[in-house]
Amino acid sequence: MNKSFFETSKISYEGPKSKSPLAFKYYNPEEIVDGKKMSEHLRFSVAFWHTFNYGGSDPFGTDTMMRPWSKVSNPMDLALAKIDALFEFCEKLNVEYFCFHDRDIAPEESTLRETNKNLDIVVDHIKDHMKTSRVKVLWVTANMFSNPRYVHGAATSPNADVFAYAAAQVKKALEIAREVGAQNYVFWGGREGYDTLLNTDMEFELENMARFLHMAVDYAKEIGFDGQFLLEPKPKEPTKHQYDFDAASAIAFLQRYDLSDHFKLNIEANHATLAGHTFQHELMYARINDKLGSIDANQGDLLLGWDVDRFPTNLYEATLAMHEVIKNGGLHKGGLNFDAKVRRASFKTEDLFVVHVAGMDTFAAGWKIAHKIIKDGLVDKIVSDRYASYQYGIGKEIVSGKASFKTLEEYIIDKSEILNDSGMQEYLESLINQYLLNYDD
Ligand code: XLS
Ligand code: NI
Ligand code: NI
Repeated sequence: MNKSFFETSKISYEGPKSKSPLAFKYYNPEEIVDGKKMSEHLRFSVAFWHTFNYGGSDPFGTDTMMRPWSKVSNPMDLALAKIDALFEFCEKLNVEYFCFHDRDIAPEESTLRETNKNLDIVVDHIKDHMKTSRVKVLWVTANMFSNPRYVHGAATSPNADVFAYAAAQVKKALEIAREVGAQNYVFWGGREGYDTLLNTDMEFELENMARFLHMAVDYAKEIGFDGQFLLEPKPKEPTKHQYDFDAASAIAFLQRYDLSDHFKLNIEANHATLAGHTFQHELMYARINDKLGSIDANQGDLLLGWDVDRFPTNLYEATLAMHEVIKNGGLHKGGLNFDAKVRRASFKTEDLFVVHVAGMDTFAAGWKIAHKIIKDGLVDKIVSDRYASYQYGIGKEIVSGKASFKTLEEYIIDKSEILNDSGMQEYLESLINQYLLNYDD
């Protein structure tokens, strides 16, 4: 446990003048704003799978990553070594949370019973580390998409044995979530969708997905797991069409199947753009429906149509995202999980630190800019002024429910002129630029 994997020393805050790739310029975890530390506002998390399992392969080439644990060949020794590395990494990076799939942390065997034994050993190891570390688990999830048994989906598979396997897998994952004190449990429906409707009973599959989630809610209650349940929308990949397409369809599904009280959403930036939305749109849609639970922080690439999971460095997007988070009153049990991977060519171990620092600085700066935008109130005022006509007269009657088609017709029928006002889009865009450039004023 005491062996060190990383030569990089602990990352500290050096301020905006620093040019070091291994220092925070904007993220000062201890800084207090509105009575809370920045670390509490942002609740950063490391994604185990991308940082400890991704080897750098792509469809055209094999692994490129140089990792200090690569030399460990026994699968269980490797699993335990990676947990040691994870705790060292998070502590050095000043990140308090991490997320994992069940299959990320322990090797799978030929039966679930055997696999669960491996998991128990690794989970005990995680718990040992947690006794002396402040690093905690943001969320746990089950990988129900990699193994070939999930070729047709998990809860939406046409094969009842697969449904049963997935149920038993989530049962175990929920037990683990409780054991490690996870604050959330995530469902990302990797293969819960279809490749062709010609072979698909969509109605039945959706009902089964709902049955599955109800069982999960019931079991969590039974074992006293009090974490927040999250659905993670994504429109496609690996399936052509995933059922939790975006925030709107996930919310409609939750309402239709009486699951709304038990779930919030985990919004991922790159999934939003794949669905043809902005990150801001998905966050706002979730927020106004009281469903913004957590964030998978990454970014896509305008020129690539896949979930490329880049580390987020786009300050503009991060600012608009943090605007939603602050309006949401923060992320509560959720956090900012870097569901992001280093590029294949950023293969050095040190790059793992560099990319997280870049992402954390981006969100810390974005949070501060958004905080200033909200505190100044100018943008909010422009927006509320735009709807001012609903505060008096006929507008007030509409909003208060007094108006009907008849009274509205009476009011408008002889009016020859209607006056509209400018949308002020370009001014607002330039105003955001001003905030981005002068965030410290
Ligand atoms: C894949 C998803 C996945 C979930 C966890 O695109 O983002 O990584 O976050 O299963
Ligand atoms: Ni994700
Ligand atoms: Ni993703």
